[in-house]
Amino acid sequence: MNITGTLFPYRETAIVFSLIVLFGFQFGCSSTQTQQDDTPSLHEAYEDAFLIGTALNRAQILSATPEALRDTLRTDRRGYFMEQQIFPDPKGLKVGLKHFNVITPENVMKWEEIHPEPGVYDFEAADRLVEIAEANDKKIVAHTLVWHNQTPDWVFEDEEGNELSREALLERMRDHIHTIVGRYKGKIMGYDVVNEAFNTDGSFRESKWYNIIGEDFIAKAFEYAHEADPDAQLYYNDYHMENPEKRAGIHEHLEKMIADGVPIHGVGSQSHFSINNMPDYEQIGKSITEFSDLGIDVMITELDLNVLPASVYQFDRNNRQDIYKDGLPEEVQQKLTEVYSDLFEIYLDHSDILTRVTFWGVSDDGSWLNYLPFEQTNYPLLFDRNKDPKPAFDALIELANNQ
Ligand code: 9MR
Repeated sequence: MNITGTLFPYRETAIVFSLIVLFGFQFGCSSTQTQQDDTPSLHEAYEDAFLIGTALNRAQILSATPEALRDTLRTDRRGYFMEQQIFPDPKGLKVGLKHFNVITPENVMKWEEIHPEPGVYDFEAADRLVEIAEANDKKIVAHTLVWHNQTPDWVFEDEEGNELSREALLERMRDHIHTIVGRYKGKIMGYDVVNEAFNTDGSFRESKWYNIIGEDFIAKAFEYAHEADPDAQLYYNDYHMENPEKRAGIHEHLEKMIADGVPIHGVGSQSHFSINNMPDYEQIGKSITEFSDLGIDVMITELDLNVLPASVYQFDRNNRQDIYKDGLPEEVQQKLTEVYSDLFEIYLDHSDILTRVTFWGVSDDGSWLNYLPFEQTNYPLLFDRNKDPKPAFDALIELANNQ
């Protein structure tokens, strides 16, 4: 089934409507804002502690320019399956720009989106992101240069479909990194250079990068990025850093890289948590201090809190229940608020070494947790489906104000 094709008429209508609504809308639209919004800004509340970031999706990034929207409509439909339900999303962009001072592209700079075919780059959305950041005084942390996921198969193959040699794959990696990092030299503060290279037990993930190049694919990626922009901050990013075994494997490898003089400046702990199955809080703190002991920055890079019970994920896909389809029960809302507060207490306790906390999205409607691994209504972020602040947001503001 061609899902994009089926939904396209709806999307076209939505876009035309939104273009009308967007009349006069400019980057961030602070000067054209008509409604009074007294909500305090989250990043301002935390300005003495750490940077507060968010991930922006394609719908939000391209909302800034009706012109870019039209171009996209004409030329490019990739990546819309997940995001098109809220396309475009100027309100999400506006809320994102008010509350966050660092932005990360959720998908538009991943290999399959920015470099879909050999020799073919699509910089449209990434260029817009840079313009938005410049016009609104935001920093960018780009995501991600080397990953096993969202990377087309051709990357690892020659023209006949045979697997590339180590040297050929390194050359391809270097070319990709130089093209992107070179284009945005001086405009992007930092990069998630390598993403998710380790297994839960701390061993190397058997990705194609690892299998073809060997474990120094990580160091090479950092070296290439540094060549292309010596001033960019370069980060290693992964999840389950609270797991001592996984953390030990990553820590050991990063320590080796640092000893070898590899240019690495920080480590990102994704922090996709579930309110019903939180990791040991002590391990969250330990993860921050142990990585910081390496002498590099430590960041929370993809924070969100899944509110669904684990049982939802055990159902057969065809018989599952979308349990919070009609709204979030009050007690779950409260639990979400409590867990966010607990986490930020830990983060604030480490604010001398923690440099950034980035949420993986602006508002509940845009979160990946609504569509992966299957469609389900989730409420993982600080803003609801109307982009209004949730009780968890108020709690975090209060926490900052009480510092
Ligand atoms: O949020 C992203 C979602 O829109 C994509 O469909 C998905 C595909 O892999 O990737 C999501 O972002 C991931 C991030 O890039 C790396 N860490 C895990 C994130 C959530 O899956």
